[in-house]
Amino acid sequence: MDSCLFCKIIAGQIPSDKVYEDDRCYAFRDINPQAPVHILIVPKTHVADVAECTEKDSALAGHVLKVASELAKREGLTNGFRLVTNAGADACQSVKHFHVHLLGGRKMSEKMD
Ligand code: DGP
Repeated sequence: MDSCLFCKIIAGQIPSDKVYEDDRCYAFRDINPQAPVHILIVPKTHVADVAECTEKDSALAGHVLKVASELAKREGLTNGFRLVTNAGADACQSVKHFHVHLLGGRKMSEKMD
């Protein structure tokens, strides 16, 4: 999608600190990290958010989670990590391209918000 920030990052039109890429997804460090490790895992196919995922996207969504888990290992997050995906206004989703945040490297708050 031409106007989508993450589509532009995936296409290399906007620079990013890439940590992983395959044929289906792209992962890079968040510009505004909320934890020592804060990586965004983004499917290359544009889907607005997880609520927009349909049955045909389920394998892709599963792949995104698998990559997130592999990256947690690669980043040395042996003590645990958190995966977050925001969907819509109440979740304060700011980029309307489905993505999963991988957060780790510190003790997370028990409060999820
Ligand atoms: P969300 O609120 O779930 O839509 O998260 C979007 C995240 O994207 C937010 O944590 C900040 C990050 N972000 C926004 N613009 C850029 C950018 O240009 N580069 C990078 N690396 N991250 C960005």
